[in-house]
Amino acid sequence: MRYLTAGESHGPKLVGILEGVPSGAKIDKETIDQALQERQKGPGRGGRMKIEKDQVTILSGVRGGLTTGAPIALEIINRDWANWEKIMAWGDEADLESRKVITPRPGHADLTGHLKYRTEVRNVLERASARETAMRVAIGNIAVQILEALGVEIRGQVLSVGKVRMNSEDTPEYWQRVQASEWKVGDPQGEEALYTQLQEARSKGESLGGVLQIQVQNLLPGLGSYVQWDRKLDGRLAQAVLSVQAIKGVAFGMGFAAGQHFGSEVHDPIGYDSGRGYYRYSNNAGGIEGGMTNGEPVIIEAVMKPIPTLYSPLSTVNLETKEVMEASVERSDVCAVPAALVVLKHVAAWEILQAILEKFPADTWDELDKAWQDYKRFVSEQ
Ligand code: EPS
Repeated sequence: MRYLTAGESHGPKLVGILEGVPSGAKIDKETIDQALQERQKGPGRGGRMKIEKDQVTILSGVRGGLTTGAPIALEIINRDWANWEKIMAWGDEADLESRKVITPRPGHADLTGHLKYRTEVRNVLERASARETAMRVAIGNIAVQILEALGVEIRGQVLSVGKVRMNSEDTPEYWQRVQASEWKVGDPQGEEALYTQLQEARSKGESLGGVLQIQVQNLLPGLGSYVQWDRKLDGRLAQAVLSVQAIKGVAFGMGFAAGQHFGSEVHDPIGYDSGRGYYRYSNNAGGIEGGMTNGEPVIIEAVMKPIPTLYSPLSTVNLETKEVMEASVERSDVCAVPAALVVLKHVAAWEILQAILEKFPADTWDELDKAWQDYKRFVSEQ
């Protein structure tokens, strides 16, 4: 499978084309729209999210609720386009002056994009913007729906925002609270502290990042491969996660803490139960060994930096006069960590489904489902 996205943050729409999805898979537009709406939420979001009401239009590749095997084309309208029509117009009528950016923001793609493409900063930030992640959620949700039909579940939680860290517990009650929470956390005390911290950041013209965790459950062993560097599943997941705007680091399972322990404290002892087959007593590996799933949940952690647009801006250089001055202030979010969690879940789903289709190449849903169920039986009977 592969996909491409196109579209500017304030252009008319975002578009996506994906191909390689087997035919006969059930796709529900409402489910995609729910994920898009989930991505728009979060207490730290700014004015733009009051304008947008993201919904997907499926243009091809799905008929009567089932994929046809043909490329799937999707679009999402930018409602804010109505306010930018003249500025973002593709032709001679475009107003290139009124929203020109000449003071690039530190931390954004502004300056380097301007140098690399020899283009106005507005053209850089329009495409570098995290608005593009709306389309990646729509595309990834097609993978989520197919994975769910195979019994694979993906969930996620926010572990910390700024200096506030959650007391995370692995209980059904905790996960229920995560689902209901605007911050995607299950720790009520921590959540209260997040609101206080957000208010402080907002009043100081600051922004906030955080640490997020994704869990992929009910996987079978052997997705990905150790035989070649570019087939390792952890490598592919890491690329997908790091490609999301503002993500600066990724780790699996115990992550960086593994470097501080003896081997016996890190590696997961192997157990066996007839009926269940092989399993692990712990999951410090985060479900991946040798670039392959080992059958335990895949646990991915990622860190998101604070958003680069600051209402109390850092210093920069005016591109025309070379004077040192304050960076430009674009309308922005103070914190988009809960939104990023939705995005990470969807980009991870795409990589997992890709790995499943490499192990079980299939043109149709029935072939895929049969191969998956046969292998599941084989593994449990060992
Ligand atoms: C973004 C800036 C803001 C965010 C945007 C990402 O948009 P605007 O410049 O229109 O206020 O709201 O995120 C989205 C539009 C979105 O859909 O997530 C940026 O510079 O990256």
